[in-house]
Amino acid sequence: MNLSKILLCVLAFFYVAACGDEDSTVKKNHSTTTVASVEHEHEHEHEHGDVVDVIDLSSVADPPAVSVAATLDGEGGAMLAIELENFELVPLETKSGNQPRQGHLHIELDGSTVAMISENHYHLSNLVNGHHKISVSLSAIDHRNYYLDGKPISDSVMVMIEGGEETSAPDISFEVEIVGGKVKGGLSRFEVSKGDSVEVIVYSDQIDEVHLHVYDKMKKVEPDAPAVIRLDATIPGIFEAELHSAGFRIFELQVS
Ligand SMILES: [Cu+2]
Repeated sequence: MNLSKILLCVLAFFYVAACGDEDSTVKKNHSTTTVASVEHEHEHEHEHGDVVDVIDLSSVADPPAVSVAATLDGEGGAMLAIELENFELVPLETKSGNQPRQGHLHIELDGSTVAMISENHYHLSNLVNGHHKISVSLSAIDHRNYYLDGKPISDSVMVMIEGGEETSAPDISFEVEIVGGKVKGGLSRFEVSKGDSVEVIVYSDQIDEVHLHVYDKMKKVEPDAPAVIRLDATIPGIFEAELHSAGFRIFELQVS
């Protein structure tokens, strides 16, 4: 097992628990949500990259399955009801070895892990206006994701929040597209001024994770869900962003 991955997972969890998500996706907000629509999104079939640090259960008879439904709470949040098949939730503190049908759940909001739980319901609160993708995936006791036929065992819903808090528009926005293992149009260096609020949207035809160094932003990217990285350009310098599994540079950010 990969210790750094586990550490990252645990750190991310405590960071979220202690500080809240620094991204503007989640904001302390109790204004009333007036309009609500929830639609179910089926996982698209897609090719997967060389994903490491997962446990593939393709050879296990009666592998586990998960499905999630979201009900908006009318206050900018969503209640998740999670149904499991062939999967037993065990407490997060469990230290014993992995069993193919045991573990816990990772909750992701727009590609970032926001919670790890061992219950079949969860309340996500204080979402800002707009579309959000909420995913629930099965995790082994050691926090590696369970896979089946090369894809995560997970389910997603798209929710549309309206009447909640507005997202503040970034000062400057960039887009990067990765196709067939290459950055479309070549590597770009995005120049911003110190103090700017910056948004970089990364599209990829492979599942991977975008990592922006120093600012230490990590976002999952999928063919049907771009990674949206938001940051305040407080640190001057030139910073590299890479695709984590593929291991190549996808853009540079210059803050001056
Ligand atoms: Cu975990």
